[in-house]
Amino acid sequence: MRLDVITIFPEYLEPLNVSLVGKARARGQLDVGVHDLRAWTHDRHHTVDDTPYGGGPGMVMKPEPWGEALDAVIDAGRDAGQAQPPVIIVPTPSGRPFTQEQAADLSARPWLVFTPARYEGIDRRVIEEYSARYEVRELSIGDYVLAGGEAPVLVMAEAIVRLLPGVLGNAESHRDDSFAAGAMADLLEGPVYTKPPAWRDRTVPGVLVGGHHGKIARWRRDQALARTAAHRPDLIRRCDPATLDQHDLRTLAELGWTLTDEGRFGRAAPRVEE
Ligand code: 6GU
Repeated sequence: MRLDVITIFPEYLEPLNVSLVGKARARGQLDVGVHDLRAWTHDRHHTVDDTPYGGGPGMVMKPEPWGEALDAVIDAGRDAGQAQPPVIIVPTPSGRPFTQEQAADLSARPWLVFTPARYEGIDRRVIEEYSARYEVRELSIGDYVLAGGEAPVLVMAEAIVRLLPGVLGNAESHRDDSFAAGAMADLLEGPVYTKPPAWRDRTVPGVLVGGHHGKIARWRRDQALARTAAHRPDLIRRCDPATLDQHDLRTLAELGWTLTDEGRFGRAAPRVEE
């Protein structure tokens, strides 16, 4: 896979040299190019922003540097051997949600070009222009506002790169990630423990040291259900009951969740004692 990032803060992307993403690069599983947008400005001050048409607060990123930068980075990637066109990813709080599903889909693409913006964003014509020639995805990493798209690029790159074949040591290790499709689909992961068996008088739950694999799997599933119900009740409401077994239904009922007439889970009104 090849990742290119065009930014006015190349040093913000230094973490791409470290840890999982850095190791994937060192092993040759990933090529990364970080490019300074100001290299494609032609005035003395290397201007990348200007005031918004129509008025209003803040500044807007000018289209010309982005156009020249994207053309140059895409040409260079092609010259470096990319046979298929890139997917262009525009981080923005007004984008579609970046989810595990997006991460999995993007991890199957050979070439991604990220365009993190500062200020109020990029002149709309840039997105229109490149959408006519390439696949462009405007993506948000959550319901909060950051000062720029660089941190979201780090977030998305890590979520995508860890899914590349051979990047995680153990191919099984993302099978039951929270939000991975499959048996634990849409349930959060429960607690984990390691040695020592007792620490500051706190012991590891007995079932985990008992060696009974069926009981361990069931306990973990119940913990995942309880954690999801507590932290993400929206995931329980959205859950398809057909993906759950009888024991799951009993566990959820004990947590106060029952099936509604529409075949979805709802929170039973708490019983009021006389
Ligand atoms: Cl992708 N960019 C910015 N600036 N803020 C965000 C975001 C992106 N996603 C959530 N908040």
